[in-house]
Amino acid sequence: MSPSDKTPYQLPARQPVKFYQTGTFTVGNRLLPEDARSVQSDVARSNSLNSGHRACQGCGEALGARYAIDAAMRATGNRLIAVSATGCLEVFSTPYPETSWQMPWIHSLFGNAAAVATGVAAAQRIKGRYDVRVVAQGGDGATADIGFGCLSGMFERNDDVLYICYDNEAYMNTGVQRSSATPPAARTATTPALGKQPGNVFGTGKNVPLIAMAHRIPYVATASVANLRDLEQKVTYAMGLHGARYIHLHVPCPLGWGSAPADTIRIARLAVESGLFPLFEAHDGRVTARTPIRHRVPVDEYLKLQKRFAHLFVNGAARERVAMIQEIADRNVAEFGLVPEDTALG
Ligand SMILES: Cc1ncc(C[n+]2csc(CCOP(=O)(O)OP(=O)(O)O)c2C)c(N)n1
Ligand code: SF4
Repeated sequence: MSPSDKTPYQLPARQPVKFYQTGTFTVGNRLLPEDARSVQSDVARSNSLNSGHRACQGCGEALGARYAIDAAMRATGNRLIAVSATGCLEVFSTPYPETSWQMPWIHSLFGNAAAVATGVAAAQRIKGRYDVRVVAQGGDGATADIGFGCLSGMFERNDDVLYICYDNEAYMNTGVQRSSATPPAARTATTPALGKQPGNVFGTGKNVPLIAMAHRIPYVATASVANLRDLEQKVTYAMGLHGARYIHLHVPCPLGWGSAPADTIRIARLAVESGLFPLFEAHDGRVTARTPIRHRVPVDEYLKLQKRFAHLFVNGAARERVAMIQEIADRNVAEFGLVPEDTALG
């Protein structure tokens, strides 16, 4: 057989690169150019919130804080000071005399993280250290309730601080009491699943991202641990700006929500895909970008994975209350334009 008779070597059919979403995005990251890889895939990441802390298994707040602060550290060349309000994040990371924080970190009171951060930023300015940046962080209770006045002041003065709210929708550290970010119908220690209107009442609560936007601060964004890459990018972007910035991060809490630790990301994703937690960005008070919902799901799929909503599904007794929650999701979808018009709920 002459060489020309041989079947020429065939290249295998080309396959698109597959990205395996592992939560850390590390597998897919190795296939990306270096500058496009996630902060967590970088061996030189700061590990600012290091292992060994005492968060519950599957804690969305611990995961979110790790990604957010490492991204902020990278964006600032590790010249970052973090202020933490009292709450789960502070308690599980700093049981005296230990700490998981590998960075300059200060614990404020429950209600004044924004004011303390303002002071830290002012001190750096007086010292001429314009390169040192400041992040403040707190739970939804610290942010929407007790620290709300300090936060509004920080926004109004346009202080040079990024404030991150870890929204687990209740006061978890002290035993799951209702906050003004607790969703309607949710059972907490102070909103029991009893009586004609079990769980948290409808028609209450605050939307802090929208309130932050009303202050016309340079940047407001919502984020979710369901999309950690998006979170990193929003934090990185925020650290490139000056003035008051606010990121509201949705972080499922297995203990308070009565969910399986392994379901944290799934639940966070369902909150986004049902429309209950819209992902968007806003500049100077105007929404400038939103993340479209890829596969829209009914709110039941989100609610059913959490014991705090279990009373809604006993003998189908509370169908009308589930329908009211669906209405909230539908309104978000319409108001933020989350679903292309022709996509039906399915
Ligand atoms: C002035 C004051 N009141 C009450 C407390 C008790 N306390 C500490 S943490 C906390 C709840 C924190 O809830 P949240 O801010 O939502 O954070 P999470 O623990 O849920 O992350 C409360 C009520 C306190 N430390 N200081
Ligand atoms: S109670 Fe919730 S927020 Fe607190 S450490 Fe446990 S899972 Fe995290």
